[in-house]
Amino acid sequence: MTSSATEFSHAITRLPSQSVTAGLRASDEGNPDAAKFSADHELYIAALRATGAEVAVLPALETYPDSCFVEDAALCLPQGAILMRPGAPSRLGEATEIAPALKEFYSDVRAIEDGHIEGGDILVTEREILVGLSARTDAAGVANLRNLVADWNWTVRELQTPPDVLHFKTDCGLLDADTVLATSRLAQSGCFNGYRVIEVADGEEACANCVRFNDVVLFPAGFPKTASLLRREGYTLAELPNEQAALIDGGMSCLSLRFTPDKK
Ligand code: CIR
Repeated sequence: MTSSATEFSHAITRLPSQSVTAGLRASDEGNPDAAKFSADHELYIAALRATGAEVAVLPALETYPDSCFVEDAALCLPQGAILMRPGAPSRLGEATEIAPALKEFYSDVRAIEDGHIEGGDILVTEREILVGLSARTDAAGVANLRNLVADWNWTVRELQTPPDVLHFKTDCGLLDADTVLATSRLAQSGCFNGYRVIEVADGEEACANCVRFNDVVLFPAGFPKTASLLRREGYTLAELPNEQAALIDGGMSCLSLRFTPDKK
């Protein structure tokens, strides 16, 4: 089934900085290795390109250790792009940094000006935009987003990111127009009623953050039970190393913005 929420011609990524070793994290299990992080990032870009996408690779920003996680700085929709207002103070400036790249592809680029909201808390499906309130995303940010997308005919549904979970999409990813991969704790909240939900295997919660990009699901390596389940369901997986990004709470979706430009 084709879906505007899973089929894209372009992606934007940003090279990891050397300062990625100082990336934010909820619990410290050691710093990522910058060289290994870069090697993993190259594989991620190659996987995007293998789907046929044109991938813009922006230069590293040393002043922003988390800036390779471009998803948090903007939201890309078919009608235009929205600059986010990250709730992490050290990440606030990343929205301004990504603006020029978005303006190359979109004629309509808007900006959140009230409250805070990070792209990792937003799941766009074909029919609606789901946003989880979290330590990074507040009600004022969600209300501002709702206003900004109203004339594009999007409905925004405000939900709750589970406690102690960084982002809403830490716990879920869209697999196709009607299907979501989710952790049991998020699925049980009922927020995906009306969708088909596939739950990750017990103990494999960290693979819920996957990305469907054209015919492929970008999926973190090391979660064999859920990977087999998804293959049995007919999905094609590109399994990618994610250990370095995981040390600073990053996953598959955070590393790209996925879209089809409105400028030709
Ligand atoms: C942060 O805490 O902001 C980064 N270390 C990780 C961001 C991950 N982004 C995402 O899940 N969308």
